Amino acid sequence: SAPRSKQALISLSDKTDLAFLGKGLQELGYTVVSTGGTASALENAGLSVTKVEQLTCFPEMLDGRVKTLHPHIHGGILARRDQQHHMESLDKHGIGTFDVVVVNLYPFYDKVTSAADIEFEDGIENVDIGGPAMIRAAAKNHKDVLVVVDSHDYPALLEFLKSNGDDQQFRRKLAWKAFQHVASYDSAVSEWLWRQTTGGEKFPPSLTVPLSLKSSLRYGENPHQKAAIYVDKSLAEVNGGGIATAIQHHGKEMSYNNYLDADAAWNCVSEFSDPTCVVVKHTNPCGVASRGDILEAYRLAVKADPVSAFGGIVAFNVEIDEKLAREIREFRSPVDGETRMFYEIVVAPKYSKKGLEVLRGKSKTLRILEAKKNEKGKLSLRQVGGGWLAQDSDDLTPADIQFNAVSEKTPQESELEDAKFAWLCVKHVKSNAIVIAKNKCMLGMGSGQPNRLESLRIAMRKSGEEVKGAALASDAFFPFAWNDAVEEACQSGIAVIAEPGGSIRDQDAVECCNNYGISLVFTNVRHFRH
Ligand code: 93A
Repeated sequence: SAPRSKQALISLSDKTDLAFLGKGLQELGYTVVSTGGTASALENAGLSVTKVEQLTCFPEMLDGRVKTLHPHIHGGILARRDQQHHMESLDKHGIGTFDVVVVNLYPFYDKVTSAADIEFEDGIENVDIGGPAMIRAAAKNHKDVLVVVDSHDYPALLEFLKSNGDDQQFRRKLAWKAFQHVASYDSAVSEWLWRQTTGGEKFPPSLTVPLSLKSSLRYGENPHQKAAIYVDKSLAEVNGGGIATAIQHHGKEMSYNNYLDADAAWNCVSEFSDPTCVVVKHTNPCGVASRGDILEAYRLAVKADPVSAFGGIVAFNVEIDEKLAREIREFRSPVDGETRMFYEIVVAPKYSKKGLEVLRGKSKTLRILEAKKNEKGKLSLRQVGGGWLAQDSDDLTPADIQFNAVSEKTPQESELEDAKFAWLCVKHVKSNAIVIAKNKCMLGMGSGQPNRLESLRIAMRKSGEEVKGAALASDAFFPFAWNDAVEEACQSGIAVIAEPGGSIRDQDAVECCNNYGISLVFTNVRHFRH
């Protein structure tokens, strides 16, 4: 068949680095064919371009709904170069081939999530049809057509074309990425439609989350497990929220466990409105303190359990300035008063320039993360063998909850405040969870024990003498009172116990507290964290 000119098809909504790409292709002898907006942008950059309409001899029609859906385009992408009758068919109809297809899709996410109330019709118009068709066609025929959907791949594409290489792996990788792009796009559309048709019901019919690979991790929980982190694009592109998209300013590469722990610390500290420091170890907060003076909050949070805090994750809900950074850098372990505290990660919403500089000096490895708040009301997913569990995230805070005194004694204002503080902490501790707190400071916690009594004993032991007059929060009700957790708590000198209630032996708990003269409050809300 006749010799063909080298042609590249470019149709982009996101025109980042378009001029760079167009120029590179032109220098390599490619004729660039483009849709309206893309063609204008290329011309404005001083490049010559053939409009799709010139090729198809058909105008863009139906307000742009039909631009590239034409045999002149799709024939040129899909024809098998190794099939003579395919090529003869192209010749017969005067259709040229495309060797390169560069497309990204209408910004559907941005459109349906940016404006508070985007019209349904507007959403629909932002569903790209022609774009995915070209991407899918090119990806199917990747053996002969290079398909690019990400501007980060432009340099590699140009290099590849320059070297005249024939690396099928490169082509397959681009095809994989192309289908990934289209698949996450389609799941976003379907999720949006689901929300429109069910009046905001939470769970999409399929649990497809539009994920994009952020990076491969060195390994998973253990060195023999491969691992990676993916970003949920529907969240990240809108709010930039959560630990997955945190900016790392310094330190060793984040590991799988680092992400888990940093997430726990960030989730917990983000709940407090007063300046607060949270120390996390193995996903459990082991020190929490709120203070007007964040330096004091930091020291108290570490002091709650200095042995555990060593090697932990420290999170703040306020900016880390120079003073705080110095304190984090220099603070010595309350255990021996000598060893400087060592941490894996520091997380905060902001750093002053000086603060960052000082923290960088703490150690080469210290990971310094800047994170944005997670959005509330999101789906929480976990995997089980053969499937997934989905639920709303646990967004309730003490402000949403009634703390009802059920004992003869009612808690004083300050005791109630302590109970609420302990409650907010206990929500983030693995069940069975007990937190003891006083004066906006965690004194001790017990987590993850298979029975509540054991968690309580651990929390009391950590609190030491300070337990007297403190508040105790339990993530779920006490199944037994006498000769069990409630009575041991009463005997320790606790001032108030906060628990959900709901046990058939609730009355035992009330009588036990009355007997010892301490306050018992029921919340009716449970915070299991399994
Ligand atoms: O409206 S479409 O679904 N129908 C089409 O035939 C079509 N062809 C390309 N959307 C279509 N496109 C999309 O237009 C591309 O996916 C790209 O995102 C956008 C580029 O348009 P322009 O070059 O006019 O800015």
